Amino acid sequence: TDNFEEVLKQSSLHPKPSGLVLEYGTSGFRTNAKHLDHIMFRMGILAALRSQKTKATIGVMVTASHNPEEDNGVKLIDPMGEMVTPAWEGYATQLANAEQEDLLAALKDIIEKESINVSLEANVFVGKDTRSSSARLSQAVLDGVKALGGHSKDYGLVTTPQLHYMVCCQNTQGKYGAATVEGYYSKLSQAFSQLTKNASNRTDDQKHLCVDGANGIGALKVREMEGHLKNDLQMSIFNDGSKGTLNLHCGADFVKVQQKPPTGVPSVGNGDWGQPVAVVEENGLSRSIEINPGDRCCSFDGDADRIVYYYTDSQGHFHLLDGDKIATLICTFLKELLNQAALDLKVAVVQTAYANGSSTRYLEDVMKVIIKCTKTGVKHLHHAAQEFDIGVYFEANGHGTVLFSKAAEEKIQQLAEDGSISGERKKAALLLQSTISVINQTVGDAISDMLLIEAILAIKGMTVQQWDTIYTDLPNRQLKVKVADRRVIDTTDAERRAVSPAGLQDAIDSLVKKYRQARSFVRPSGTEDVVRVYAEADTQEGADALAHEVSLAVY
Ligand code: NG1
Ligand code: ZN
Repeated sequence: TDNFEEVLKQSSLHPKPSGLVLEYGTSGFRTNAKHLDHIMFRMGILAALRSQKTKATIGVMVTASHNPEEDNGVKLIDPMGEMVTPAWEGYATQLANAEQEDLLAALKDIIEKESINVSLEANVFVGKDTRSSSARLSQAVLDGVKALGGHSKDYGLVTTPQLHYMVCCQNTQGKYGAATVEGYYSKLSQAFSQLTKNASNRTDDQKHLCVDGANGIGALKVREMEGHLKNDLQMSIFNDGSKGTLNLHCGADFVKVQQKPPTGVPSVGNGDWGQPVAVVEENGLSRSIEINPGDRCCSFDGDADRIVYYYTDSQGHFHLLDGDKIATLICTFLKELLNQAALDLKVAVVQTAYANGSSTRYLEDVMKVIIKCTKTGVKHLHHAAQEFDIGVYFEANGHGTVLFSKAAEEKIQQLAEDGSISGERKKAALLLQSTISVINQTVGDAISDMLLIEAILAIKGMTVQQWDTIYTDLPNRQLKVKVADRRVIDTTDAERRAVSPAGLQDAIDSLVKKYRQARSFVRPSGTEDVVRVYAEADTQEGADALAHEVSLAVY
């Protein structure tokens, strides 16, 4: 057809460097931005085909999340706002690696295998993060959609979860909300205000939160949201991109892996104790905000789909509240509400091998919730969480959300609207209803998670320290090891055991035996050319030593 000629013509403007091989990994393609132009163009084409196949709008997000500024990446979003289905990850890899002269054949192969009617309409939503390469790369995506005769809507600068949300809204005819950034802000902020009106006696200090925007898109978007939140939340936003470099010594990944506060955020440990850090205007009055021990801070990652919390105590000790602590807080809150509402809905928590052993034990033994462990990568957790009435899923690094089954949502809705109930039961039902609205169920969302956490702390009248003491983390360490070929490592049991190379698991087992309460595993990263090593033990020295010894066994 004409479209194929157009694809051929346009693709010569986005040529593939011959011999370059890239793979659609844990979260799409990700590498140095200079290698990605042809990938973007081709992903525009693939998104248009996926749209024709599903007869729905597909999303394409240009971002490399927590990776350095010079990297970039792209991921496809399926109709309900979820990650693209595995078979199409395979097509993405095929299309990305076809040499220039084989491109049409590769396309026709996909069309045939999936019996796609290419005369159908195609609709694609495109978004990008703040990287300097993102503008030209997202233009290449738009070119790809157009070459196939598809329609696109360019959302410009948005967080990854915002684009997931838009796709879901569009394909559910607005039932999930309006497919606009404004619609997103108003849905979430209204739900937040419904939740926090149950905690009206909060002081200004309790309402204050320091936000590290990782010098990325999250900072821009949380600032846009600020006005909608009125005085329900008072944020001081740091690393907003006005000075520093994206993800450099800041952001959720840095804080989680380094286990220390980001630069660019005043902290008690950095000698900022008692220093004014911001001035807020309130009802015409200015009030200066100081940093004090125990102040709540959070960090987003580069595309704002992850969040971690932390504080520094008066001894200068840093305390991290990661994805496991977040899952536990949310799970506690939901179970209490379900109890009060007398609703019989099962709550499950989905984790990965990186979940701190203490969190798993607490959730299992004390909370008595169902626990599931999946492979790393949000798509695996999301999928597993869909099996339950309420599935709370979080990676330790702070990526996660809560999924409510359709039946669970209906039960909650019915109870909230039931005129025959009142008192505590009614209140709990209404809180559950607002909880559903504040959550972005399409994917982990730093802004939405932040609002949920802030609301829970407010409603429970809980400080970040009290939250932190729900259980005590086992000391742990994560290391990266560079190897010639990371794919020689094969794992099983949700990546907790290595099956190859031969002897590696035995070596790890005997190292682990030397430490108390110890656990360790290795796996090839899906986003970087490294092998990741994780170890935990009863002391930090033990965890550090074990991680080091295991990393030597990987060579
Ligand atoms: P890899 O590189 O496969 O470990 C990392 C994170 C994942 C996930 C993806 C996508 C860790 C240990 N791994 O994957 O959890 O977030 O990036 O961003 O944090
Ligand atoms: Zn991210």
